[in-house]
Amino acid sequence: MKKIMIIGGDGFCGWPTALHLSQMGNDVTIVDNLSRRSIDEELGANSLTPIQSMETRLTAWKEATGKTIAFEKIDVAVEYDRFEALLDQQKPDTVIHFGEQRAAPYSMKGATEKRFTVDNNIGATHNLLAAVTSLGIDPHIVHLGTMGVYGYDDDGMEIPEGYLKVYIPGDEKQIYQRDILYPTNPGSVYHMTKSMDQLLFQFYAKNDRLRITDLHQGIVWGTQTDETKLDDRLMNRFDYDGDYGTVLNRFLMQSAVGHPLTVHGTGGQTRAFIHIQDTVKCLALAVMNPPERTGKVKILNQMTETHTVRNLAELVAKASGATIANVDNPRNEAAENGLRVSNKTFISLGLKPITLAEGLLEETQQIAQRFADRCRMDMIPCVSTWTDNQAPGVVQLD
Ligand code: NAD
Ligand code: USQ
Repeated sequence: MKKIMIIGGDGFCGWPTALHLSQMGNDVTIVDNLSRRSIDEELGANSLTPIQSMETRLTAWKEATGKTIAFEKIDVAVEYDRFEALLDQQKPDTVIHFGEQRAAPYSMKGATEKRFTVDNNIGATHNLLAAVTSLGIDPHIVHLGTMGVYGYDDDGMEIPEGYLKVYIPGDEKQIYQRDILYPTNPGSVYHMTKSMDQLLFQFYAKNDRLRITDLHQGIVWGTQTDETKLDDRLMNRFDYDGDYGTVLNRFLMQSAVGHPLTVHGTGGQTRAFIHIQDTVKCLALAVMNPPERTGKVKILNQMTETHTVRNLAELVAKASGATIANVDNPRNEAAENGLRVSNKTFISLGLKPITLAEGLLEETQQIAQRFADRCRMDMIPCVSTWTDNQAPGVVQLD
């Protein structure tokens, strides 16, 4: 049994991870400032699924399993002293860090959101690292990074797990070799904060010999996991609005409410995907396999398949009869790209991925159709644009 602190444990990935690790017999404490719920209020958005307050969630978990999860409402980026005191009191074996502003469109809305995303994400990550070193405690830190730090090139090279071997020609026929952090090429202010997180981790792993695992995760789809299905009060959130909704869950919801599938541009963007049930399994594998104290961050690619946006829309349209609308792309990104990714570590640790082909139907029927009447149609368009001269991703409905 491990003592595990989960920062951001009220969120889409954090909540089912907290339940899974608790179910496995670990002693779990959630730390969250509930800012994701406040941003929903600010935007006038909502989760498609009805989600309960943290108090009700934890009571339901106790009733369903007899297990207790603790909760502390702390802003890790701002309330440093309270956070440090909690770490000192708990001395966790593992800290999982999900606690960041994670929507690329939200991070590009304007100066307020750009500054908030940088201050919140870098502040939270650095406060964690500073507190751990100042207290002299030794938790394994597991951070949720993103595939988006690599950028999207299109020459067919497989993206390695975090590091790139480079050979540099020197003088006198000498070749130098370096293992460098893969050069980052973020596509939004949000993705840029994850690139900056990488440098913070690299420094503290080298200087203070912290044990850190950084998980470069692809786009998560799906809603429920084995544990969130135990009781309706444990249901996970499902974001569908133009800022926080991720592409596949948006398409599933759009098909359920009769909205055309909003493909940005040609839909030739290839992205990496993972089902939420596999996210939770990967987190458990990462927690159970901490790195040695090598002075180097352990970086794993947490994704299971790649698809183009166009291909996803076609799959969903075929299964549901939905129509596809190619809208102006509100983002500044390549219209077409390929993507090959190594995920060999999680596969070697025993991950058996859920594929889109298996999970799509269940997700459509049990979530998107069941809660379709909670959808606020005016929240669907992607109105946040990357530059001032771009058009939003709006479908003209009859
Ligand atoms: P989410 O917004 O649903 O959850 C994040 C949680 O962190 C929220 O509950 C929020 O209230 C909390 N939080 C944010 N800032 C905080 C702070 N300063 N102090 C305390 N709590 C704070 O996001 P998610 O989808 O669960 O993503 C979790 C992590 O995984 C993020 O770091 C994200 O970048 C990464 N990730 C997500 C996806 C995805 O598709 N959802 C894909 C790749 C990586
Ligand atoms: N897209 C559409 N139509 C839509 C919404 C999105 O075509 O209605 C397109 C976007 O233009 C983009 C792609 O789908 O090309 C993915 O967009 P997304 O919103 O699903 O994903 P993204 O912005 O990359 O962010 C999400 C999470 C983020 C995480 C990232 C993983 O919100 O936290 O880091 O996925 S990754 O993409 O691998 O970097």
